[in-house]
Amino acid sequence: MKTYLVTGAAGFIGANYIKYILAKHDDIKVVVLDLLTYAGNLGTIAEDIDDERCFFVKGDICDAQLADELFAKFKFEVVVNFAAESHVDRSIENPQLFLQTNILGTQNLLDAARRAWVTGRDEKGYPTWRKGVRFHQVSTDEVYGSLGETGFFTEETPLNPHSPYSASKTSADHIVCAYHDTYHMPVSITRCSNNYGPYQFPEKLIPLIIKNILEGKQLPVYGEGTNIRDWLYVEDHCKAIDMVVTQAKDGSIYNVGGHNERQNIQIVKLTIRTIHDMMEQEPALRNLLKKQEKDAEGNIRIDWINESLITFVKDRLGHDQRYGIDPSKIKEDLGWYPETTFEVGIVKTIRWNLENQAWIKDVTSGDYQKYYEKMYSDRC
Ligand code: NAD
Ligand code: TDX
Repeated sequence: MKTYLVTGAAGFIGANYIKYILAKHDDIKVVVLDLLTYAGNLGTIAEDIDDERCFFVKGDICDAQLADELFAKFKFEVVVNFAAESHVDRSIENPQLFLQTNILGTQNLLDAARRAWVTGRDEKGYPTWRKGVRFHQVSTDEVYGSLGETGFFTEETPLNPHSPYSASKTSADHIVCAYHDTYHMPVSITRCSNNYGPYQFPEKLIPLIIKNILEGKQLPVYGEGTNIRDWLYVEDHCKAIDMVVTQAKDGSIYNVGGHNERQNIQIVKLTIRTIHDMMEQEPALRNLLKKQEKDAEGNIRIDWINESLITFVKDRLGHDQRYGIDPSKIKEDLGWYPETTFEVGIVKTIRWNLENQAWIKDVTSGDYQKYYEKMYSDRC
């Protein structure tokens, strides 16, 4: 049995990851450490927490004493650090929180792991490490900055972040690498492109668009909608992290992406079309619409679910134009490839959002409305 500390697993990707590894491996125990910020929801992983193979601890990754206590109690072999402030727009409003959580939180976990895992020193003075341990940092393609019309991010692309969020993630990557170079700490890093799938908080593009359509609201597209993101179904990301954690050499860095670049406007149009077509084929889904206008035959109208909902709003400051990942290294070294095509993944994601309105209501019951009004009233 190996015990993993998985931070931030009440959030989108971390939750999908623990569900994935608990189902895939029966020799892994998981301790989730999550502060339950606005982005964390215990309900997402409630069914996984059984206090036998999966435990939950509410706490801050910046808390050194808590981290030491957890290492002492659970004797972790692996740390997978998802916990972060993850939304670029929020980082533009409040950079300091991003630096605190994403940089100092990571450094705090690294130090706790170092205190727990170092067994001695070698003849050159480098620490020696308990066998089989690994600190894995979940990073992002945003550390590389922005691409022009051609080319892709490889692991050799110089780091050149632009937003406070991506600058904080880049700093964390540098710290993780520094611990490897300075202390020979067994670490790995994955840098993934934009994820989509179940349990994504509806401040991010795809779930926000779905939510707004159901509410009959305008669909805010930043700038001209021509920015490009490289979309990856979340379970494919989880599989990649699992492969890197269990198979990759210490000190390795892997880009994760599926050559699935789309302009934002294409994503928004596809989401509109898909929801419209689903509701045409399954009229019962129309009951989810806030707007319950009926046609002459008494059917709830869906003719308004079209591109006229799109509204172009003020652009994000410092908006990166294009992300595109070259995933050759992880494919060649570990045999990873994305199993879910975008055509299949987007339908699964939309259906999940339609069928899990209670979850959406739950996660947006706090400050979401205030956030939405503040963020989007400035843009219109
Ligand atoms: P998320 O915002 O959905 O979840 C973040 C989780 O971290 C939440 O559960 C939150 O409560 C927790 N958290 C925040 N601050 C904390 C703290 N101080 N201590 C403990 N827990 C804390 O994020 P996500 O989209 O699931 O992203 C997870 C990781 O993956 C992040 O590190 C992010 O940078 C990275 N990433 C995300 C994407 C993406 O498309 N979403 C792509 C590439 C990389
Ligand atoms: O309302 C919107 N309108 C819009 O046009 C929102 C929320 C976004 N956008 C645009 C901005 C981006 O070009 O859509 C694109 C995607 O935006 P987000 O969903 O906010 O994601 P992004 O900024 O690309 O960052 C995501 O992928 C990389 C995650 O949030 C990061 O955590 C991850 O590192």
